[in-house]
Amino acid sequence: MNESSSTSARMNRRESRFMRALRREPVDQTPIWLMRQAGRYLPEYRATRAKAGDFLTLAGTPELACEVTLQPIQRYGFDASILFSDILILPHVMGLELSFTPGEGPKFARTIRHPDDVRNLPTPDPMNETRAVMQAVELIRQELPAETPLIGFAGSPWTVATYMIEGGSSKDFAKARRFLLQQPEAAEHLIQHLARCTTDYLLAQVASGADALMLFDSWGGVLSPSLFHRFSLNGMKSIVQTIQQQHPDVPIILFAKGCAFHLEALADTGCQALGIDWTTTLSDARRRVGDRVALQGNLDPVVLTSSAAVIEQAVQDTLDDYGEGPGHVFNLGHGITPDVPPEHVDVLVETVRNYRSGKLTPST
Ligand code: 1CP
Repeated sequence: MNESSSTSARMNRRESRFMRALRREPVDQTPIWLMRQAGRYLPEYRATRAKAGDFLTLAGTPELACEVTLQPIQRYGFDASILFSDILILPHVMGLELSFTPGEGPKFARTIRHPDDVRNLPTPDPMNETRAVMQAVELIRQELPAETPLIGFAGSPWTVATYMIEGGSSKDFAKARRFLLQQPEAAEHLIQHLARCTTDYLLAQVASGADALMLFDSWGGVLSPSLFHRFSLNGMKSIVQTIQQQHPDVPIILFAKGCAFHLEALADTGCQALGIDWTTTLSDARRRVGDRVALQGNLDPVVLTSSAAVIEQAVQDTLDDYGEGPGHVFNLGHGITPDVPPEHVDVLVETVRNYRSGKLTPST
């Protein structure tokens, strides 16, 4: 594609349902995509992953990352695509050495436990250390339907820090929470450093072709309100504000799981949309954030392991609960799980597509 046709394709994508909904403009249908839409519930994903051998090779080979990113778009025609990568790639290239052991989840060879560990962290150049990610973004952009927006993403500084301190997944995040309490200055430096590196990383994804960005604060909900403000919210706010200054047209979605208590503060960061989990109703979230941000969510992923009738009803309830007016992107309240039968996602998508109400009629 030459430069002028790629510029006009980008302009057309700005008018897609997904991008319009994020700007809270009227749309003909509620746009839909699913967190973890490229993943183990899809047989074609499992085949590509087997071909790659392991997760890091899959994410680190642009052609394979592109292949799995496109699979859910080809199968379901979602309104947005999300880069296939992982929030743990950034700490991996900062020298912590990530590995995935089957059945055990992510593990880091090195962890952050002392102020010196924080001081010694490098600042990766995203076009260099994460070149494969940027090449994947470029390739996906070329291969995706021209009208389908591509979402780039990263973990929030706090959520990424939990893995760096714990050395992997955790049930109670005790080491990470203790680090905040016992070494608050080092913890603040870690968050600030991650915020800077994450900003560079996301800006590079935009330069490579991402149309929108999402920050995942999957573990913001384990913090007390004051620790959340100091160590999670502030890091996200600085990322959002720097990116917004440089790219006011690139919408940013914040997903902070288990953080219903903080919706107003999250909306005040300057982001365009909030991802909502299923423990809050969309109508309540809407009442609280007003017209400041769009909302994305919030079907409980476990609904997708139920019968077609249960799925249809739950989807309709979610759409009804959002109610009239623009600004809704349909999604799950968290990632799709590997046990979901792929045909259940057909039921979900069809129900969203067939849903009719006054809010779906564009005013123009
Ligand atoms: O093939 C496999 O078995 C690996 C499973 C898997 C997948 C499909 C992992 C390992 N990462 C991914 C891809 C991924 N991860 C994507 C792109 C796919 C898509 O959305 O279509 C995204 C956006 C992520 C983000 C991610 N990774 C988050 C934030 C979102 C969330 O789910 O809360 C987190 C916390 C991770 C860490 C991670 N990656 C993988 C695992 C097993 C984990 C640990 C999760 C945990 O600690 O419980």
